[in-house]
Amino acid sequence: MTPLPAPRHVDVATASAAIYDHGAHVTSWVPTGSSEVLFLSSAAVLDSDAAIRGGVPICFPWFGPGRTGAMTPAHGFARRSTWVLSHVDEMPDRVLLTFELDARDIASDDFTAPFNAVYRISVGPTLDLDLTVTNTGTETFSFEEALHAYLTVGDVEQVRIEGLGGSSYLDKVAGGAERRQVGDVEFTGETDRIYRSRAQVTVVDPVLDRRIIVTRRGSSDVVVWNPGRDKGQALSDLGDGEWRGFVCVEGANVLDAAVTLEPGQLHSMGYTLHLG
Ligand code: TA6
Repeated sequence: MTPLPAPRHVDVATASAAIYDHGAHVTSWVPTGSSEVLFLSSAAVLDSDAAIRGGVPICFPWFGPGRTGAMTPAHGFARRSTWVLSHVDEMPDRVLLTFELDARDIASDDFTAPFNAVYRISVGPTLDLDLTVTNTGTETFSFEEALHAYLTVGDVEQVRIEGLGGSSYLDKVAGGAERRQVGDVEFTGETDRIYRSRAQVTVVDPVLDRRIIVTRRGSSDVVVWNPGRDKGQALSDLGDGEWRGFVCVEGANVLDAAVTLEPGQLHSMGYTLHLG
């Protein structure tokens, strides 16, 4: 248990951001003239052994308990690992930070394949995230991945998500039942769904009077999660009543959409936020 060093702060004319090397975890993105877009729990555990509750955790190389249902730690090791900052590129209206994680720095019984992961965080009037995984070994492997973004909202029970109507989804609250979305997504209790969709989605927030637009590249799933009141109160690293203040809209490749890489192959998944 080692307390995390302070995050890196990025300030450009168009935006500011905060990023921990632990998990290459973006915990804040504020476009100039706007308020915070990402949610960070007031009770988040900022410790080298923990996963940060909020921001954009990187779930890799498995999602939740993985496809076996028994992989630990939950959502893979990437969000609990120290990534190495390899480049900083400063441009007039944005800053690009490149982080890397290499299999040689990881000890995991559940995933032993040699890989290199590169995560590019571009901070500006949009927040652009790009995770590229390369198979550096001699055998084919598969992995799951998600950029598990926590988005700040005024009141989750008043927001709606546009863009998923007509998509099929797996409803984890209903034991994995297959369903089809009718109209916009609204939140009336615990919500934990894996949508099969490549569409742009928009979080429409009447309380904060804004629209958060999520576009993606290279991911065929969108995970939508809010724990609701009871599960929210039970999360020890979530502040009292804070379950109302976020919704997770995640770009993902999970379960049947897991990515398979031949030796030498790479795969990229991109996730962009902007305010409309
Ligand atoms: O992305 C949704 C989800 O997989 C939920 O099932 C819920 O458990 C959430 O992630 C948070 O997981 P965590 O391990 O961060 O508590």
